[in-house]
Amino acid sequence: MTNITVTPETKVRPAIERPRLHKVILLNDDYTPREFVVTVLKGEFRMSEEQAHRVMMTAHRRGACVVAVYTRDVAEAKATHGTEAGRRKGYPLLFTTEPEE
Ligand code: TYC
Repeated sequence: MTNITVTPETKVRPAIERPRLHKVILLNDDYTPREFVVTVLKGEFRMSEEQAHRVMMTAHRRGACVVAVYTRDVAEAKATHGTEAGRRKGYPLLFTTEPEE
């Protein structure tokens, strides 16, 4: 008598989860010139003059504004570059990052 083992056809497919995205947040301060904030937003975040001006004014009025979302490494690199651009000019301009829910 031959012993036949029947294996189920079902394939186990591990769930692939998307990496959590991180927000880059622009914080207001009393010293960095508005036009400089706009220049940094255009250069680091590829925004048009109009978009950059809107984000800058939102941070100016409300204290902070979400600039964009990226994977963690990209968000942290862009926040650091933006903050360093201000630092080089002696401004306290600050970008932070925060994971999305
Ligand atoms: N509040 C600054 C000023 O009046 C301008 C500014 C806007 C600075 C947004 C930072 O994230 C900022 N000169």
